Amino acid sequence: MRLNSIKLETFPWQGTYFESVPVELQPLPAPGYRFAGWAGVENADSTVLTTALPEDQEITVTAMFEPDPGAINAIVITEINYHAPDAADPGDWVELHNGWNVPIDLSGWVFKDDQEAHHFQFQEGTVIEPGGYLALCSDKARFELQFPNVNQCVGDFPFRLGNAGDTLRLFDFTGVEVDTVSYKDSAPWPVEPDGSGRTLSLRDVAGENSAAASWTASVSATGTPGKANDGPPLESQNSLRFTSVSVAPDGVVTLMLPTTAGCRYSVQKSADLATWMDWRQVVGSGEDEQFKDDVVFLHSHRFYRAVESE
Ligand SMILES: [Ca+2]
Ligand SMILES: [Ca+2]
Repeated sequence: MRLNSIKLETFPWQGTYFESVPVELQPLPAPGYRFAGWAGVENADSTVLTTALPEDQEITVTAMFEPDPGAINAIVITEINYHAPDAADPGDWVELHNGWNVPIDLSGWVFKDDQEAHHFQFQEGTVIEPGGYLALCSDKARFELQFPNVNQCVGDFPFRLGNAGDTLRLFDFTGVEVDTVSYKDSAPWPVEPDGSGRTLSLRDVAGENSAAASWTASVSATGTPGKANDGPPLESQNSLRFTSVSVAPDGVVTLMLPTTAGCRYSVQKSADLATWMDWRQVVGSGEDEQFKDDVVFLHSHRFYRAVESE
């Protein structure tokens, strides 16, 4: 919540205001939420609420927020440099990507590895533009020596990323976990980033970055901080894949699967990528088949896969 020009972050908050000067309240939704209206005031149509403070009278105004399905996974970890060779070491770094169509303000967000004490807070005014990338460095000076043309970088985070594996966690300013990746230096994770200079690179920025199969080694010898990854995509031209996955405001998920006439398909779903449940079976018509699933809850995961059966 913003009160006049002040961003309120600790509550309760107290201040002295004049009854003749209206105050201005602006809701600041946490990532993953959107503003849903004011309660307790009349004629509050606009997002920014200007209200007078009546003398000797208490007023209660409530800002209401609702989950915003379109905002899920707005910021994702897309690249990790956890073990560069000593001869050319820019320090451990992590790349973040804004997959959303509005700038995302990371002020007050926190980055941690698997240890609570390992903690880095983003400075006020750290913003990633729509489609943009940000390199988060453990040693910005060394990073800039190796990558003088990458100006979207911040640091230093005061810890190192494990050379055998680690868990990277990103939290928004309210403390909600926004993204997490637990990588390893052994299969099924790509092993090349362990000491060669190549980085762990997410194949598809819209892919599920908690799964090892979504990652590859960078083609570039030192990775691609601040720009799109260069690793090969997971699927070949001919493989089976959903051409669209969308979440409606009411939470209904719609998947589109191109089919070949006469082929049998099984669509399965999972909450953890470990156990898969058979969900739908269809015989292909040669056209796109549409599948609908019920409400998705915010900050929960659900995975779908399609399998061609005999
Ligand atoms: Ca390391
Ligand atoms: Ca990159």
